[in-house]
Amino acid sequence: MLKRFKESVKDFSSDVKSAVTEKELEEETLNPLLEELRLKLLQSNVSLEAAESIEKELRQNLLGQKVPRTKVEEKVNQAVKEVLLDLLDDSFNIEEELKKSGEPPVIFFIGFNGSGKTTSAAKLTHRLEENGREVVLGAGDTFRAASIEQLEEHGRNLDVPVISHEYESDPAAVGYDTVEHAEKEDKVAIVDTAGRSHSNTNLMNELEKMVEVNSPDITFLVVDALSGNDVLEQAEAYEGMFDAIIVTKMDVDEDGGAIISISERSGKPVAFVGNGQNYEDLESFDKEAFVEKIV
Ligand SMILES: Nc1nc2c(ncn2[C@@H]2O[C@H](COP(=O)(O)OP(=O)(O)OP(=O)(O)O)[C@@H](O)[C@H]2O)c(=O)[nH]1
Ligand SMILES: [Mg+2]
Repeated sequence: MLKRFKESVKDFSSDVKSAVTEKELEEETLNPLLEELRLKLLQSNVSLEAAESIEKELRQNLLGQKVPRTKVEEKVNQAVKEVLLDLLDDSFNIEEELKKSGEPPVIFFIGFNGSGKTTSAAKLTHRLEENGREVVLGAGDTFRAASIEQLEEHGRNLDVPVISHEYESDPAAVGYDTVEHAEKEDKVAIVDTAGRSHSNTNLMNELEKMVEVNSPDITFLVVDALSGNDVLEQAEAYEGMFDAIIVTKMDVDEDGGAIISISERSGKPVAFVGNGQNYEDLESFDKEAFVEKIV
């Protein structure tokens, strides 16, 4: 009799205690937190699609979990980090990719107008040269005025040869000569290409021809962090044509929304981020550091 009484008191007190100190996360608690998070993500230029996918994942992870009352926000933050780490991919390693490449390795830079292709190609050239690889640059943008001179200037600064033809000439032929040079001299061929969007059918066809003729081992899609939601259009325009992403101008836009959106849409790794106009300003993407910074 007494024993049973004792037990029921014990049960009650632990119930009360858990009601006081622990909280089972239910819709009521979670909804406002998730709502707030979604707003923050959208404000950071994360696409609606990516924000909703993150929210859905979080709801699944958190609903019904028992959490000490004072730790609800901490728990939610932790879950946000986990979801983002899951979504982002920083597994691209340039040295390993070069080892896996054919000889000579051929690297393409593609993307919309002004996204930072030429600058990023020069930055990667600098990085590879620093690491003891020799590079030859190919002026595969024969379309935009002054594009060849721009690459040649990088070539002079970096003390790297630049293979170029006339403006309006076939960029696949430039690529061919660049690869041939690289093969003879045991270099890495880095080929710049003209900026284009998918409405430029001619330029898109031209790029497809370049890919066919030059069969790049690594193709970087270069996107500009400032283009926010437009990165989705870019991922779509080049779907199936790129291996990894470079997100430029992170020094100007630290929201990181573009990185999250394009990772969610493309499922491809972010290889590098550009964070300045100098040759050194190309960082390997580190998702842990990125998530720590934004959450
Ligand atoms: N602040 C900053 N500026 C950058 C970065 N990357 C590129 N830029 C600048 O962005 C502008 C465009 O860069 P480009 O490399 O010419 O871009 P692109 O994609 O080759 O351009 P098109 O050939 O015209 O399509 C230049 O003024 C660069 O200096 C970056 O990481 N940070
Ligand atoms: Mg360019």
